[in-house]
Amino acid sequence: MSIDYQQKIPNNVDLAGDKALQRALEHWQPEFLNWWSDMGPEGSHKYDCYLRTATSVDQEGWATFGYVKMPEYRWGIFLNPQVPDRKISFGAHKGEPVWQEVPGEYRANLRRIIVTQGDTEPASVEQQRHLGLTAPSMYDLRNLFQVNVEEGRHLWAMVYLLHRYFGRDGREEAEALLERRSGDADNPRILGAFNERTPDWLSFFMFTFFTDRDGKFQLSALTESAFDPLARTTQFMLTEEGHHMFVGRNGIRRIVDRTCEIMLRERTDNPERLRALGVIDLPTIQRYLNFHASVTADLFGADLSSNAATFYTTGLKGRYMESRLKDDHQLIDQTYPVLNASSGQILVEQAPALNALNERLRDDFIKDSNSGVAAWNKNLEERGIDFRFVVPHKAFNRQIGSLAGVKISPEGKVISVDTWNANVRDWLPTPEDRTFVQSLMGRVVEPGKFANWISPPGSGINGQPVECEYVRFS
Ligand code: BYC
Repeated sequence: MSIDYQQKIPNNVDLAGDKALQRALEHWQPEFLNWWSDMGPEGSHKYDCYLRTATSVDQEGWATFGYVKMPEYRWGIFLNPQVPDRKISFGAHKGEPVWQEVPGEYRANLRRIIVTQGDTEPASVEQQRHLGLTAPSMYDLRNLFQVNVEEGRHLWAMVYLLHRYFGRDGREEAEALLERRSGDADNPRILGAFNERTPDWLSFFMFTFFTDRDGKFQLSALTESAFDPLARTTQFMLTEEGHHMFVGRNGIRRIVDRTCEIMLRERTDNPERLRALGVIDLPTIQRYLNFHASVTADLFGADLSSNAATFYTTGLKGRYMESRLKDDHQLIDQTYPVLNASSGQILVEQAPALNALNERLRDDFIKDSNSGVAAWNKNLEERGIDFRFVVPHKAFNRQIGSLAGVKISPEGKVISVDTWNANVRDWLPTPEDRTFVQSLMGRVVEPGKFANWISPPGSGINGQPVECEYVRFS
């Protein structure tokens, strides 16, 4: 399905055929641009950036690259094509045709899911707003901007659904998505991790590694939805999400690579010496990893959730790879293991599988995170360095669910508050760590040059050389 770029709002949903909807979205568009101007990447509005833009939703043809000023980026509405005769694949309505409109009885829950998803998109742009000022290279600056414009488009994706299918309250929710602010005491973003700061590039790469991976799993669960327009729009969003995780995976790999190079050259693993040489020691990277993995684990919600059970039973949100799973797709009388911390131990208990769906998705996410981290470890092994990165136990540092507030070590041992306090500086970034990492953040934007603490990437973007002028400042 090709995208109509002649329209004020590029789209492949025949917006011109629904004048009222078109008017409503054209009214929201300048509000979005005002938000971008206030909260989008700082100081970037006049830059020409080498960015990809969707021109069709086909596998091959959707990404075209060219220079564009970000406020002129063609944000639009792109849905994957409708699959003829698609049937609901799970829950109480399994086997029935998917819905093209919102069933009245599920309206409130669907709206809640779409709003929660939509809220994360502008939140991440706000969190990353200042990072361009300390980019370690022009290549990285361009990648940051690519991530930011695509999160902006993901907001458009959810706002379209709100406007098109939820009438007046959908329009009000779309306004509110531009009003909440990441970290604001009075009007914060909905989910915890999206109110944390992303103050430096180590945090940014960890965020894109872990938190964008939450995006991958949540969006995958929504691609299964019985509400077909949600399934089709999240399918297309997933295509874009892949690049964001690539930015995180490779960003950390390059930081580790540079640290290893200096460790081997200087024959030291002493953090203070390495810091003095201007690279990030591996234990500090592990502490950042612990922080982002645990904050992101919370994004999957409570381990036992009646909301999750309802979303599934009513067909709104499936499991990861639902259609590949071999069971009844209704989870009647099935159980799933969840953790419970009592009498000083973590116990595994069998819970009704329907109520444990958040936990299941979290487990899928952790498996995927582990395989990403294994690639960094392979690099360490190949270089003959003993250190290994570890994704902390899923009960570590949790603020949501039954493990919230229980003190648990990264290895998964229940510990006392005193033991926690005695060790937390080894487990989570300390103020000194953050100050040190911050001290490395200077702007390097000469084409082909890289900050001292990070290696260059193996190749450039879209076949361009690494030293390409990805961002033209004037
Ligand atoms: N922070 O029953 P529960 C992405 C609340 S990332 C604060 O477990 P549920 C992206 C919850 O609202 C993917 N509050 O909730 C990545 C509830 O409150 P009420 C985003 C939280 O609904 C990078 C109460 O606790 N997409 O795309 O089962 C860059 C009980 O919880 C949190 C989605 O999340 C939290 N972390 O599960 C850009 C998909 N967790 O009702 C983008 C849509 C829970 O008692 N969202 N609470 O007042 C959902 O499917 C669900 O809302 C959640 C939560 C899985 C998030």
